[in-house]
Amino acid sequence: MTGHLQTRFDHLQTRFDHLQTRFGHLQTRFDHLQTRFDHLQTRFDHLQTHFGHLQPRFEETDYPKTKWAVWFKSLDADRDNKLTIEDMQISAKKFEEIKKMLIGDNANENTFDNTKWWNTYIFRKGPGVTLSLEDFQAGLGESFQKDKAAFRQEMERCFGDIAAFVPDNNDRPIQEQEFVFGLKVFGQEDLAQVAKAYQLFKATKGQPTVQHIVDAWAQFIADDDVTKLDMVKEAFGN
Ligand SMILES: [Ca+2]
Repeated sequence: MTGHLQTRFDHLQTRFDHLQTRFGHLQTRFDHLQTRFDHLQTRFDHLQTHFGHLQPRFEETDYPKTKWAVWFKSLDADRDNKLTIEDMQISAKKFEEIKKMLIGDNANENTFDNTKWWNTYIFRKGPGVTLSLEDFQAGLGESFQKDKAAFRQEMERCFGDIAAFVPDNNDRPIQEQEFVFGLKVFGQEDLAQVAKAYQLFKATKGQPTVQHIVDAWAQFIADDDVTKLDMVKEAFGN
């Protein structure tokens, strides 16, 4: 009986040794796989970093920048791709002509200071300092990113100041001819585009008012929501 148990014990001992050997072998393979896995993880991290560098970064200002380029074009009266004192002077002359056509002798002489307006809202590198498109976009982008709400308010003042020469209140509905003159003041003279804008305003707001035009321009310059209908961009941005 004892001999039989001894034999079984020896047998189990042999199996145990065998399993231990296999276990050791599996452990080695496992360590090997672990090493390979760590290696792949390192490569993956490396590729991810590399890919991240290659991928074009979406900038918060990408959408407004395209709109600021449209504004730049409308301000660049002599079409030399720079905003200079000459553009400011051309716009002052144009403004006086339009004011006469629009309101005749009722114009209040002190309602709009063209030079002050350009120095406040346009020449962001300093009064009268020439701007390239990139300078112009960078200056607006800086204010925009610093405080979006403050930038929106600034643009409401910017376009509100231009509209201040209109003698009646800003909520008075205006006719198409006035609208055409009004948009000229904002630098838009392409009659087909202005007609398109008028139709858009009418379809969206009913008979447009000066306040609608001011609000639409403030939205155009200060709003980065691509999903929102932007009438100025629809009419002039393409
Ligand atoms: Ca120019």
